[in-house]
Amino acid sequence: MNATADPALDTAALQALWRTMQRIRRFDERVRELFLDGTVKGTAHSCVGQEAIAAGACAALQESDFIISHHRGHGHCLAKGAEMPRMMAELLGRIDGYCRGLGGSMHVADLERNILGANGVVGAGIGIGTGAALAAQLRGDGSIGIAFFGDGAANEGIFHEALNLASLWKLPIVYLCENNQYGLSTAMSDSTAVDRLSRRAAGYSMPGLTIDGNDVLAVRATVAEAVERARRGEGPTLIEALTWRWGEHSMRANLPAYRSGVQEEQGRARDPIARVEASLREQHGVEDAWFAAQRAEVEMELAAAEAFARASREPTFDDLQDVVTAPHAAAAEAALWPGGSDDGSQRKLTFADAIREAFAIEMQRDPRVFLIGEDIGKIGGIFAVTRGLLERFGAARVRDTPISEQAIALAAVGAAISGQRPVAEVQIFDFVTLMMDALVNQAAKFRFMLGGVPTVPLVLRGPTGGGVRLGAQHSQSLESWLMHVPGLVVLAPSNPYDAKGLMLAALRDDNPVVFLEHKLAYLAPAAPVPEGDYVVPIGKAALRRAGEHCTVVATMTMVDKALAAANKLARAGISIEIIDPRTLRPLDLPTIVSSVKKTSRLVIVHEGWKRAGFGSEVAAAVAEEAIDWLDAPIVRITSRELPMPYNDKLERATMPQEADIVEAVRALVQRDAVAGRFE
Ligand SMILES: Cc1ncc(C[n+]2csc(CCOP(=O)(O)OP(=O)(O)O)c2C)c(N)n1
Ligand SMILES: [Mg+2]
Repeated sequence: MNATADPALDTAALQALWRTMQRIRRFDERVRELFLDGTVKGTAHSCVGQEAIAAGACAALQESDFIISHHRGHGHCLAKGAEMPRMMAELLGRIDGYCRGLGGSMHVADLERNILGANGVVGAGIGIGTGAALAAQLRGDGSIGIAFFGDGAANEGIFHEALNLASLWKLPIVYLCENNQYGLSTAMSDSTAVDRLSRRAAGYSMPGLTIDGNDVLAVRATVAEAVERARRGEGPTLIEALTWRWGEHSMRANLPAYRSGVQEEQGRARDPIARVEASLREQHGVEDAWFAAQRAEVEMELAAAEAFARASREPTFDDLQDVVTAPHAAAAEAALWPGGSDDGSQRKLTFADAIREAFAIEMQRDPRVFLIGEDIGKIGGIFAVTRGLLERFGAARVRDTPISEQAIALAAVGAAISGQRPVAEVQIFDFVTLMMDALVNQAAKFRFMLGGVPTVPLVLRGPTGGGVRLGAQHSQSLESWLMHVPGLVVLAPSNPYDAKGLMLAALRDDNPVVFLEHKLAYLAPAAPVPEGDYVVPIGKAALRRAGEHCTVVATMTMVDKALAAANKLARAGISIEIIDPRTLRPLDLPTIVSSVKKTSRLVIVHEGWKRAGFGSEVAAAVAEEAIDWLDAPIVRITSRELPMPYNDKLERATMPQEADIVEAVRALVQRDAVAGRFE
């Protein structure tokens, strides 16, 4: 089908498509001028030459359908109904922009119109869109979506993971590849082993079609069919729309020639707007006057958008309240803390049972909560944390996935920004390396990049740490990487009581929460856990034992080791005060600092490595706030700087033990005793 041969399309509809394309083209042409004169900063990616794909595809959608875009996304937003003034204001970095000037060209979004945003990471939208489609399927409201991406993105791993997942679950999504034949400077023929990307659909059991992406009617008709298939619940379609970008990869790019003049000429000769214009004139009798009037209107709209943008003020730090992290829900902790007061009459649960109980309470209370991960359903996860939940809540809400960490994590982001509350399991925390884009570039920044408005309520949880002889790739403590990132919450419970209460807090929090479950905690004896609903507040440390001679800040299983060390030290007349931060980010620094001011000594014990570890942060922060109160150097007790050895004696010796704490505290206190400062 092509633009000159579709008698079914009425004149008004074709005129609307022409107008959308003209608006897109003029917008990007003007943005380029504004970039060249320094008004638009950074960079932006023009979609001039590719307008038919955005216009044709969005014409096949309803308002409630979503789109997710990539770095070359202005056209997608405009075609889906975004307002030009707010887009222009965003590109000028102004407060009235879609992202309040915090996102820029690569992050424009309008969630009210189900425009889930452009993205600066190639391929990310494919995964996030898959999650948004999962959310649509879970809601069951008949909405569907399109993920736009480039030919270059089709070589990212997420393309393969996401298409497999979407086909498996029959998710309502259309994967629309704008094949402009280049990824930055690299031709598809130099980067891609197939000649047609649509062939890859066969590998994922979905229809794959290659169409002329410069023929707006072909795009519209093909996408409409794929949309209907998705709406019928038959699953995704991959469409490869062939096109050509006019000009450079980005407005900033100033690259040596990599495309020939002939190619450029041939590409431009397939101008999608000129083709529709010819059809309107020749088949529909539309005359000059209509085009002239439309062009004038578009120019007026553009000028008004620019004036609006220029008149809008720039954001200041005063505008940035709560833009990175949504406020944590106020939470009241149950009065019960079992430590020391266990008279044997209280109900006891293991760490895993306690977490499972939190899931059961919240899944019962909030239908938006669902679980996703490898082997979490039928067998309940390899550490049995989710055992029994599939039977109770069903396969839609307890979802066994393929082994696709990137897709799991990005789908969780997509579902979270679409109103669901996903809980993703990382089977062993070491594999978070495969999820880092989802966590660091997407989940942690989505709220900020979109001006501090949306929420990203997801939990990523799983077993961390060593001690069970799983070797160097299954035993790491990588929490300091995650603590480093503004926008993430990092929780690290040390006992079943906190595990349940913190998990309930995590499930109700509107931020991406990383929830660390130490493998040795799974193996620890059951401990008292109250029945019913209670929440341990995020960002509040627990005082595990009061003492006067030294503060010991310990995380996760190190808390038990510190408690055991405290008993030994007490026999030598040394009393330590043990603080369990429970939340690693945001850290409850006031509790730690006030304890250090009381004891004048600080030992930090955690299982990760020393360099740039959790302890480094605590030591630096305490030094900043309370160095004058310290009577001795701060000591960090950590694992040795080794990957975890398999041999169990070596493994134990690599991890901090009770004796290390006893020795370190004793040395600190004795050092001061020699100097006459220890009472
Ligand atoms: C993960 C990642 N790798 C590299 C880049 C840098 N980069 C931005 S756009 C781009 C080319 C993408 O090509 P394609 O997907 O075909 O989209 P097009 O630019 O052609 O529209 C590259 C390499 C990036 N932003 N993200
Ligand atoms: Mg490309």
